[in-house]
Amino acid sequence: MARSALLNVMVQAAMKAGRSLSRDFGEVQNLQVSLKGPSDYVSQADRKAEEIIHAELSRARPGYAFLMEERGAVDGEDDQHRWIVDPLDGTTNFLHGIPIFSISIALERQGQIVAGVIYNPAMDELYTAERGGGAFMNDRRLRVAGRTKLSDAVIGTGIPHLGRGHHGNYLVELRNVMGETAGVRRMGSAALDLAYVAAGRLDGFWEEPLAPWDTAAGILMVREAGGFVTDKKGGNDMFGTTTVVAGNEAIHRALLKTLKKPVTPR
Ligand code: 2AM
Ligand code: CA
Repeated sequence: MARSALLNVMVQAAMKAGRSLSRDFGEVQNLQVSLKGPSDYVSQADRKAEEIIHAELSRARPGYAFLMEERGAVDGEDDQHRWIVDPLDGTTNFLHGIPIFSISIALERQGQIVAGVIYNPAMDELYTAERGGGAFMNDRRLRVAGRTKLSDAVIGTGIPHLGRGHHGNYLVELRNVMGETAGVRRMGSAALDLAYVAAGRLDGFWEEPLAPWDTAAGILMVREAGGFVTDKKGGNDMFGTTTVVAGNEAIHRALLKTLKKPVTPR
């Protein structure tokens, strides 16, 4: 499949960072990481991957701004373009030797996401999307799942980390979703969860709080696969609200409704 020059640049950066993460992941799996410092080791792997992506993207597109998980916001001379990058999404999985983690790269042009790449190096699954050009996994065109009943749907989610998000509210949401769906999955990489919605593996997904680098590429991926993504109120402010709800048209609508319900006694 012929990819655009832009997607090629993004894919090259993601694959190069992916090779670096894979080497470091191998060490984690072989338990060669000292028990004293596994999280230091992982943040080093994370920083190395970010460095590679920053270098590759700046070389190919000098002057574009960045928003990256580790460095934060980096201004560029070009105020029309911004890369939004998570070099390692699913850090906890990575640290535990679970092969569900990803690199997420999105490009924003005048505030609109125009291209996204999500890569899971452990499974060698590469997801790409360009605005108006569809979404792909490796070279296969993606389409969101066709299920329309919540009772048939498998829904992905993320559990707020200790001290982040409101656990009480989340448990109410989870309880309601559990009661109305075929199953709930908690995979640990929000970027991959959104890619899975695009691929029709998950029928829907919700999570908060999420940062722009967790979701930017995934939002485009789902939309280009024919799906819907909004914030929890049904609006388009996923970055501002840090909330994300995704699915095909029917599941997205049903999930939004379920997430608003109070706890129902059993
Ligand atoms: P990370 O692995 O890059 O930290 C897991 O449910 C998802 O939430 C992952 O995508 C994870 O990204 C993200 N996440 C973890 N802590 C977070 C936080 N404090 N704010 C926003 N997102 C977070
Ligand atoms: Ca992340």
